[in-house]
Amino acid sequence: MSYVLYYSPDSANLVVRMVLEEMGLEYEERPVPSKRSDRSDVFFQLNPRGLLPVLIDKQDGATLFETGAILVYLADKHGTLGLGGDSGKRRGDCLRWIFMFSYTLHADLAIRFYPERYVCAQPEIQPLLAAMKRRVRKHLELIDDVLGSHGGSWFLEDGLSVCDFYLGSCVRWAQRYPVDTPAIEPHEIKQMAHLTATLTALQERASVKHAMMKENLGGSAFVGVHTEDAVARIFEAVAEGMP
Ligand SMILES: N[C@@H](CCC(=O)N[C@@H](CS)C(=O)NCC(=O)O)C(=O)O
Repeated sequence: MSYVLYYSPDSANLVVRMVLEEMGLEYEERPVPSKRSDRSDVFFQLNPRGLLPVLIDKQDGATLFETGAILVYLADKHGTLGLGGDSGKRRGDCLRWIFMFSYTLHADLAIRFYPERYVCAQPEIQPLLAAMKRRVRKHLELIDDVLGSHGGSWFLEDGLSVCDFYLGSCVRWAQRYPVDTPAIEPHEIKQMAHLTATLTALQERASVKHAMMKENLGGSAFVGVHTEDAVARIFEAVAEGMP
């Protein structure tokens, strides 16, 4: 197998796994503790920030981190899902949205997941969480409008791409984390008709279902997600000494 995927269930590795599955690529998997402070020095040598996902391409000797970079690498190398042999327009569309998802949507979600890393004092946390919640909602409304404007089935006008998997995963995490105050509620997602239609179709793909199964995740991936098991997973992690 030429790839090695480091993972913790329902972390950012989920989107990479979906794409590996969609491309039909074989990969080994290596579990990593869910919390960065529990991760080994060996893992920090792979990604000096100690974050998931990490993907190793054994064939070409590349060690990759940053979700967006991994998706671009895979799509470029395998000539599918938005890059590689695609036309200038599709390639440009794919790149601009992957960067938007990575540096804006996913980045704002990360602030909600780890607000203490972004403030100097505790009282700053609540206003920051509220601001990020508003921003996430606005990003998703914009994305819903983009989908509505071209009327296609997938996020890029001319077919399925890595963007769909990244978008779907961000929408999933926005509804599930942080467990007590998620960025957006499932009923709010259902109000975004175009986004809901795309993600409902996406979650029926075998690649998404396999990826969910391999990370031991129940329920739907993106629309109608279970939020209760997110709470249960945290309790399990606490019980295992990984709060
Ligand atoms: N910008 C990074 C963000 C990666 C990230 O935040 N990873 C999370 C998992 S979703 C992580 O490893 N968190 C563990 C921690 O911070 O304790 C990327 O897109 O890869």
